[in-house]
Amino acid sequence: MICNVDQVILINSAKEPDFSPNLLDRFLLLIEYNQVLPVIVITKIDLLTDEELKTLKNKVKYYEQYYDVYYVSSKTKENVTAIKELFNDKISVFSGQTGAGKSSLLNAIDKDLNIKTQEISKALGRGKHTTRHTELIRIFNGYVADTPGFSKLEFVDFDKDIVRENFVDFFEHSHECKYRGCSHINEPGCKVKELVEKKEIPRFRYQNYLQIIEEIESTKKKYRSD
Ligand SMILES: Nc1nc2c(ncn2[C@@H]2O[C@H](COP(=O)(O)OP(=O)(O)OP(=O)(O)O)[C@@H](O)[C@H]2O)c(=O)[nH]1
Ligand SMILES: [Mg+2]
Ligand SMILES: [Zn+2]
Repeated sequence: MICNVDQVILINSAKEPDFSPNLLDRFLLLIEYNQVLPVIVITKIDLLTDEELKTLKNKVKYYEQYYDVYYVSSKTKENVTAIKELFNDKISVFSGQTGAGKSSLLNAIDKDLNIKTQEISKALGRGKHTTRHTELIRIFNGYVADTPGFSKLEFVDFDKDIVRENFVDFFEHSHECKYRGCSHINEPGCKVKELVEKKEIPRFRYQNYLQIIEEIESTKKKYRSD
C-alpha cells in the first residue's frame, strides 16, 4: 500500500458490473486490516431505474452505520461535487473492481485529467484493466491515487482471527457472545448469529464472512497436504 494514506475511496458500480456485496465486504476487510478509513461510493446510478436504486439503497443502508456512503454518476455528474470535497487536504486511494468507473469519476471531477477509460467487456461482464499503474494525482487540494482495478480478492496469508477482528461490526458485538474469541460459526450463545436471525445484520454479509473463512481454511489444508 501507498504510505500515509488518509482514506480509501471504494468505488462500486451499481451496474455493469453489477453491485457485489461480496466484493464490498472483501474490500472493507482489506482496508480495515490496513487501518485506513474506507469511504463507500456507488457509481453509475444513471443505469438504474428509480425502483432499482431504491432496492440497492436498502441493501447498502446497513453499512451507513459504519461508513460514509455516496451515490454518484460520472455520466450525469450527479453528486460528483460531494466526492470532490472528500479530497481536501487528504491523500486518498481510489480502489475497486476493474470497470467500476474509478478513472471516469476522476475525469468527471476534473475534466483536464483526461485519464484513459474503457468500456467493460459485455462477454465477461467486467472491466479490462484499463488503468495499469497506480498514479498519484493532484486534485482539489489533495492527492488521489488512481489504481488498477481487481477482478477478485483473495486472502491467502490471512488467518481466521484477522477476519474476525476486521469485520468491525461483528467484532463490536463479540463481547456479547458467550465465548471469548467467538468466531460466530458454531459456538452457542453467539450474539452475531442472533443479530443475523433478527435481520439486524444482513444475512449476505454473514455469509460472505463464512465464505472468506472457509477459503482461508481450505487453502491452509491444501498447503498442509502438498
Ligand atoms: N453510464 C455510466 N457509465 C460509466 C460511469 N462511470 C464509468 N462508466 C463507464 O464504465 C466503463 C469503465 O470505466 P473506467 O473508468 O475505465 O473504470 P475503472 O474502474 O477505471 O477500470 P480499471 O482502470 O480497469 O480498473 C467506461 O466505459 C465508462 O464510460 C457512470 O457513472 N455511468
Ligand atoms: Mg481506471
Ligand atoms: Zn459470536
